[in-house]
Amino acid sequence: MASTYQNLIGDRWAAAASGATFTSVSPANHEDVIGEFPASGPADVDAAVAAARAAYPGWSLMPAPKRGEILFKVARLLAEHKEELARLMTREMGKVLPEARGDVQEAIDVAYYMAGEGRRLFGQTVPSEMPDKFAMAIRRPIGVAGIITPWNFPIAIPAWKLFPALICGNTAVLKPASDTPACVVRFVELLREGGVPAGVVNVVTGSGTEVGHALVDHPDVRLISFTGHTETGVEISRRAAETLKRVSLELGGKNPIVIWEDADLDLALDSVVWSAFGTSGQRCTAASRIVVHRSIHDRFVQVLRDRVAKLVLGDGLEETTDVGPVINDRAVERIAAYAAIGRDEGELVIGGEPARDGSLASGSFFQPTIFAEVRPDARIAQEEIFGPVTSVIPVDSWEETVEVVNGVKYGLSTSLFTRDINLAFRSIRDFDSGLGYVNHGTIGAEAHLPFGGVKATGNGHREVGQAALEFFSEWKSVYIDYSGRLQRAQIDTTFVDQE
Ligand code: UN1
Repeated sequence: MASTYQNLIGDRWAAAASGATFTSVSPANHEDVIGEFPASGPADVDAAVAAARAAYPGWSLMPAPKRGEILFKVARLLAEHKEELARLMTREMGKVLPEARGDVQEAIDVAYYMAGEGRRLFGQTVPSEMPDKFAMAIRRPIGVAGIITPWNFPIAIPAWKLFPALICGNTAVLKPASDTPACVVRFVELLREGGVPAGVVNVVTGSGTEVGHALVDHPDVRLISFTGHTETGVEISRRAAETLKRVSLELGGKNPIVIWEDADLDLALDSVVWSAFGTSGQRCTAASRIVVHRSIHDRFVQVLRDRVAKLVLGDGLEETTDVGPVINDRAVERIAAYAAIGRDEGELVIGGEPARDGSLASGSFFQPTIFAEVRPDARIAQEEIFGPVTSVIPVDSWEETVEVVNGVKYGLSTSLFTRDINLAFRSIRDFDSGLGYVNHGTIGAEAHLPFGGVKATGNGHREVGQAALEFFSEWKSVYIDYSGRLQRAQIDTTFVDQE
């Protein structure tokens, strides 16, 4: 029998006010039901926001090093439960077990990093232009954060939004993707066990239109952090403008790996397979374009084809599986539609169909797919497919390469394989992206550097690292005048233009 899960509102686990539920099933086997979850609505969001508001004074006034101690405990608990969380994730989301372990590890890394921030949260102290006057800028928490997370990193992404929010002193209401709510509920149970006080983190499951909209519209929510589709991000921005919320958006990508003629081809090949087909291509950072110097194009496509032909599809819990399912049948249909478009736009090298052999028939699988000789302006080379599909684009010159790399609306991750140090630096300067790699694929960003992209990939904010603190705190400039007399800034400054 499927387990029944509930929302977390303050210290209480509760069904949706309406009593409605939805089901989460395994993408590897639709018969495997993970659980029933509240199909919540605005009333549940109201209750969760009220709980987060009530918890805010206590949490924001707790000394940050103490909040950090709680996050250290959470980090240790996540590490102790890593295997359990990873197995649940593979079952619910589909990614192969080693990747699910990596997802949990990313959450552990962010927890340790942000816990340490409890003893820093550096501000600025600067000289004043007046004598006997002290000047500094300090970080203040903002209030209740609405956190809306995707299914592709069911624990890492909630962690990298939540931990910086918490260390800065905010409280939160989390809405997990409806394909992976069990992962988030289990993650939040461990936060509570680690000592995160009641109301500091609340969870409301349900749809984007019911729960997401209610959070974005709520006047008592001051921040929204969202990862997902670009169109949804635009809609969130528009709605959030009504209540002047601060919004951080992490959206789509169309990330290229460029393989120059002097590249280490074996290394490039390993990296392409990993970046294009790891997580079944369902990463914002996935390599969905392989830009290859024409002199090596045919040879590269041949070795890539041979390698991809050997990839084993299956349940991510099986050790023999290289590529797991995609998230659900709607995703299979969307990817299949792109594969059909691709047949007119390029040369299908391998794959191109849903995979339904044997036990795959009970899940949502799509064959790893490669198109070659794709024009840079083809739809499959421009639009985010979010599946195991990549397009090989031949180029003749460096100028053309830069044009192709930058000729998409997104700008998340870019990569170049070369042995030429000058080209390597040029790629870092000239490729429009928030993440730039040299001799490494497009995936695998680390938790202590800013994460995010340019152009339609986001709205200028960055996640994790120090950058996350910028989003989750607000500056307050403080002046303490100990001169005992009226000092007029900009007017009584006698040290300029003395004559
Ligand atoms: C995402 O796909 O939304 O760099 C996040 C990476 C991971 C994070 C990806 N560390 O691929």
